[in-house]
Amino acid sequence: MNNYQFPEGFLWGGATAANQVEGAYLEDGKGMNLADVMPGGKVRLDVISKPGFDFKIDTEKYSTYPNHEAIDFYHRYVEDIALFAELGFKTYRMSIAWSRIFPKGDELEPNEAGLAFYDRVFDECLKHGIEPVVTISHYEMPLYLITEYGGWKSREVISFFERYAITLFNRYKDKVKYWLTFNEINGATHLPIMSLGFSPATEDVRLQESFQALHHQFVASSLAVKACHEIIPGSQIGCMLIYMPVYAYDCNPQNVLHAMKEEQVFNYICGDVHVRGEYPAFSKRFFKENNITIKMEDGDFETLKQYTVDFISLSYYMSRTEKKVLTDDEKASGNLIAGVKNPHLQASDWGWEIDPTGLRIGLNNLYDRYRVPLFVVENGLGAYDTIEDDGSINDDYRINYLREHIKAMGEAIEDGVELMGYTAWGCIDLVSMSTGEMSKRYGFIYVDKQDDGSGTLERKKKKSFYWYQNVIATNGKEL
Ligand code: BGP
Repeated sequence: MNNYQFPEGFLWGGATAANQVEGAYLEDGKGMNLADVMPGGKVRLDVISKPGFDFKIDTEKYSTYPNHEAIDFYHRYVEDIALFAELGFKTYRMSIAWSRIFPKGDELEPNEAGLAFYDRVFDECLKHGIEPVVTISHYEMPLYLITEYGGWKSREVISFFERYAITLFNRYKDKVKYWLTFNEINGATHLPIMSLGFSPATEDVRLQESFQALHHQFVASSLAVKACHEIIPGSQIGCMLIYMPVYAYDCNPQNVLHAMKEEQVFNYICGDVHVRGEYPAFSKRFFKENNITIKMEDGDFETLKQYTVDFISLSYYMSRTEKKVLTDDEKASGNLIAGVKNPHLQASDWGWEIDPTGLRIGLNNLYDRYRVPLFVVENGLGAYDTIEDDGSINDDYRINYLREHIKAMGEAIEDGVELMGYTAWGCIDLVSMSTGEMSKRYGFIYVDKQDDGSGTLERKKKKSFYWYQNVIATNGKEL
């Protein structure tokens, strides 16, 4: 027993995203989406993060991409949700595949079969007393909006997104109370292809084009907030940030200033627009120095100001350490963006630095600045798992990682932070976003699927399953 005081009704659970679990990528009228044509394999992030990346729609190549079958949640959701219920989940964070609902994206009428699938998923959750938390757009959009409109570069996409969001709110108003707009929206300028659906032609225009497209997402997000509150009384809708507190490498004031600016630009531009309803003061100079001019339309300011989010949700995997001038071998690996290696931290097999204290620091930073409830909707350790001869999977490394991060949340709550919940990422093994592979596993539930696509898809409980079950049952008192 510990002394942490997780609030009554704390939303313990797990998280996934449609394109990483569902499979059935062309079933029941679903259109092709961005994730369906992303290159798989280890070079994936390296390739697509380069300006000028042009994904060829090459049937031969994309036919083997792992997310096309993924873990076949589309057909196995009953079994999977029953396992989540056995874990004691109070909540399940999932996303809806936009192209199941609007296969091309610009249609006037939605695809009924797509809508019906999520009805079945939500009903299954509710049957077990699991509250769904739904991300409206998690690194995917209908491919047609990319090829025909240029993704979020086009202002027209705002109205398509609005129609999509309104369709969801109307359909699921009695089933879903918690909504998130865009997954890790602040990662967009670093990896525009994933979040914004286009790749800037050159590095010179990356920031200009990405911030313009991001502005369109901000407006779209505000319109979704407006519609959500109007259509679903009592609903709560949040933004979703990839949050990494930024540390200065040392106390050299130049490094401290550099770290401060990185924190401002990476974390606070998106946070401020969503919560305060305005671009922060420092953005003016940042935009000027980087030749960024954001074209706004009449009414944008008012829309952003009026329809702000109810809470901030965040993913937390690591902190980031920054130094003004660094050499190549000082660089760390990271989720979308990386700074310099932190000599005080150990890293995962993929080089992601493990820093539970950073979560406490980050939650304090965000709560101090915004004073809205926070919700940790992603956190976890990607690791290789081994099945022992007796069939068990003893993932103590995962348990240790999660335990330390949950303790950090307990400390943050004690610090005064208002925390709504915690959904561990990849609660069931799924296709990794950055590698496109299965072997980077996060789950409490093992899925027999390998990187080459082989495997029975059988589900198996890991040691962490029983550990997390007890954490939830004791509301974090036993870790
Ligand atoms: C986040 C994404 C997720 C997820 C996670 C882990 O940035 O929102 O979709 O995949 O990172 O990343 P990876 O799968 O690369 O280990």
